Amino acid sequence: MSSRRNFIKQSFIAAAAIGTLNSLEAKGLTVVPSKGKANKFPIVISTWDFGIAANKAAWEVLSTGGKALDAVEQGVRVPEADLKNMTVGKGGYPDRDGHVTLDACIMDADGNCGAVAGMEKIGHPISVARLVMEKTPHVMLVGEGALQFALENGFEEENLLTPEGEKAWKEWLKEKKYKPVVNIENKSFAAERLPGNQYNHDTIGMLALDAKGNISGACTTSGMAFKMHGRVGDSPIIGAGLYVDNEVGGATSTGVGEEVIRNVGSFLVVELMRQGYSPEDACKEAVMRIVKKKPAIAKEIQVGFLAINKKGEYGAFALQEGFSYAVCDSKQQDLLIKGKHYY
Ligand code: SD4
Repeated sequence: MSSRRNFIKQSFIAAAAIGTLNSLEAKGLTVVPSKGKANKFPIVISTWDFGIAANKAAWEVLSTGGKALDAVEQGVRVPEADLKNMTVGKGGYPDRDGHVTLDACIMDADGNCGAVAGMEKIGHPISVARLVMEKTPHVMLVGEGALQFALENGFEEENLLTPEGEKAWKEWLKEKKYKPVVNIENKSFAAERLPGNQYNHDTIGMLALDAKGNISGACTTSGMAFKMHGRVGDSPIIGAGLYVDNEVGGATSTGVGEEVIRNVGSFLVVELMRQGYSPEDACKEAVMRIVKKKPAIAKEIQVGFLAINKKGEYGAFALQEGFSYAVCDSKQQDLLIKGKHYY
């Protein structure tokens, strides 16, 4: 079948499915997902190898009938608390001035969302982001204001710069060259290709579909190591680093955030799924926007997208080889998948 015909067919199927749901809801009926073969949930997926441990914590919530929102918050708190993880939460590498600044956002099935950016001294930015969503009329708090809000809500100030982080920063200061390295998130890939590398960027993006078929997502990071003080990437920006539309699916991203923001990446992936694209094809198309607009830059950097649709089908696509993501459902709790890639 030609790709155009295929596209039209997929769009028709997607439109018909959404139309059915809408008409049932319009009649005042609660739409409960059928137990048919197509429904593969609960399920949780997340970026990079460390997603396995994070998914396990999310699974404890999902497998006992818990909500996707609670699952993603609990899940990403695992890498946030991991001192060996040099770019999420406590232990994250600092910016070029030696400050560890954290970014995070969360979005639920009702379209509610919250975010913090450039927040210092609080090790679990995802939980602050959730409170921004639940307790304020705003979506995002940044810097000092985010810290103030966290402290007012019982979070404790702590030193996020570990001795390892400080050592790496001092090493970096010798040359002061800001150059994000592709796939440093993937420890085995990095160890093989980049021995002793000091440049680091990781992010965990997580998407969960709970037993009721509701989707939520979370994304948390310390951003690009040795970034300019005040720099914010895609990760805390709704639509860029994360987007959820409970009618369609959810998406999250990892890699060089500037390119994701320029293309409103995660929103784009969800909208493509709305048009009938599979999660993997939607992620691929979003990656191709970056390639088309900036072919020279695209060769040098990593950007990866991860997505899930309402049926629990998932997929990913990255610019470069080496992107991995973890999947956890009732069949397997520690599946790690090598993401497809363009270069
Ligand atoms: C950022 N997207 O701050 C994040 C970094 C990241 O894998 O995802 N690294 O731009």
